[in-house]
Amino acid sequence: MDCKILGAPVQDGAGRMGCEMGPSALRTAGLAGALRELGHRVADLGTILPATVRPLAHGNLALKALPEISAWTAGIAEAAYDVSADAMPIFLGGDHSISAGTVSGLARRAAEAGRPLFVLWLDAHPDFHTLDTTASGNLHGVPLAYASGQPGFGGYFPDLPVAVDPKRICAMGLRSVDPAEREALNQAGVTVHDMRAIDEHGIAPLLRAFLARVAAQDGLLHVSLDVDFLDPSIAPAVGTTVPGGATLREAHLVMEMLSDSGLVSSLDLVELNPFLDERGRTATLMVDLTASLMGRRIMDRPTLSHSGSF
Ligand code: Z70
Ligand code: MN
Ligand code: MN
Ligand code: MN
Repeated sequence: MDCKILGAPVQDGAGRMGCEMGPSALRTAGLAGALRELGHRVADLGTILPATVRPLAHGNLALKALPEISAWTAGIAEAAYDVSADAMPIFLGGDHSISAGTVSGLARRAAEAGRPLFVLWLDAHPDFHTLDTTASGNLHGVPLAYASGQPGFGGYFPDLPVAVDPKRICAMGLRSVDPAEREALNQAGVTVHDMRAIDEHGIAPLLRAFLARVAAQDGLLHVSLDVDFLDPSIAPAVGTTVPGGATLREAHLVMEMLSDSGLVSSLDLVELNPFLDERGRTATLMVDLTASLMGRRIMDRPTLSHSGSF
């Protein structure tokens, strides 16, 4: 594979500082080298720049850094569109607001290629607030709503060239969902596999069912991996720790199945806050998970397949 790494050092979308250092920590943990060891060609394109910041006033006075995040979204969307023409981009956040840009840019690219874009959102949170419903005002809580064309972003965030069809989104690992998000997710028809579903069915059959849908429609698949998908005991470097997250083994299994599928066309690594890390262990884990996604294996053999319906 031709991998292109792009840093998006955004932190204004999270409630606290530190995610700006995320790209540096992921590079320091050896991301490029790990991918090259797996036989991929890797180019690190450096750091994405935001568009020009312009003043924006919104009725929701809780909103934080709206002009800044809007400018970042424009810059990141443009970069995502450009880079995805001929390579697999890996976006290094930065808080999760970067995905407003990555997903919208990738959706524009996919539409031009005549392929449906699917999104796998691996996160404790759905990040499905609109500018009107967010109570915290932290804009890392809105990117999936924006990119899937939910209302209220017009005039504030960049005009969305192409929305991702909510029915092509699968959110896995959720365990912190606000009431307005729950309502909107149901309304929009997003596939949600919360922690309870993962406990009840196991993560593999849920993921397998989604991957089968992507394959059946010859889709492109964007994976957005929030550090807080993982249990805080193995991934402490996050601002919002929510107990009960994915285990090390579940997370690697997800990545290995994604790798086997051959469907993944782009990746976000987000919400890493190196200021909160313990000697780089979370950054290293994110690199290891990316390696599993890109082909690293324990043994060179596939596991037996199972067919079920979810
Ligand atoms: C909550 C809010 C959030 C990430 C926290 C949390 C949002 N729904 N997203 N961490 N990645 O404040 O809107
Ligand atoms: Mn361009
Ligand atoms: Mn998130
Ligand atoms: Mn989250």
